[in-house]
Amino acid sequence: MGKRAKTVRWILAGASLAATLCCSATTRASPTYPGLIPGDVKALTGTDMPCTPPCTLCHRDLQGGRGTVVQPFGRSMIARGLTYQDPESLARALGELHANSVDSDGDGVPDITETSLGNDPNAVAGSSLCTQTPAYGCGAHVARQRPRDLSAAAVLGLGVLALCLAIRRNRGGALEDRRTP
Ligand SMILES: [Ca+2]
Ligand SMILES: [Ca+2]
Repeated sequence: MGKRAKTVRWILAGASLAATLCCSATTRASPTYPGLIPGDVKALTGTDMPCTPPCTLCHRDLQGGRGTVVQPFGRSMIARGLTYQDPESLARALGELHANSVDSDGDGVPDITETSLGNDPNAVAGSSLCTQTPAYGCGAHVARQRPRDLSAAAVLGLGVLALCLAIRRNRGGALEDRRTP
């Protein structure tokens, strides 16, 4: 294998490793809370939720966002340790609600029981959680997608730049070899 081929091979391997590490790190940090809740609730109750809950399970509206957790269920979750961008805190808080049979709307049915059945744990009248379209983003999903895209693009750009420099350097070396008697 020639010197140039070896250099190219090392650069490509390095760029690939960097991209893998970079993207896997940001993927771990990119949960969507509404999408995680059915799995967590099923782990607690054994029941498949009939839908993915909307952001209004915890937030003021379907846009979600930080500082907008105003629903009784959301407040109960925060009181039990739910934090921003932390799926483990989500599972832990749901577990505590379940273990303590917390009933945030006071209708006599515990939050997790209502949620597992697709009923609204914020409404005494027992309205459904499944009538609103889930809007991902209330768990900061939108804010976290951008850095992943940027970091992947940056890694790709650096890989291409390094490749161009290596080829240029090798060409320079080959030219010098030809000039040298
Ligand atoms: Ca209730
Ligand atoms: Ca209810």
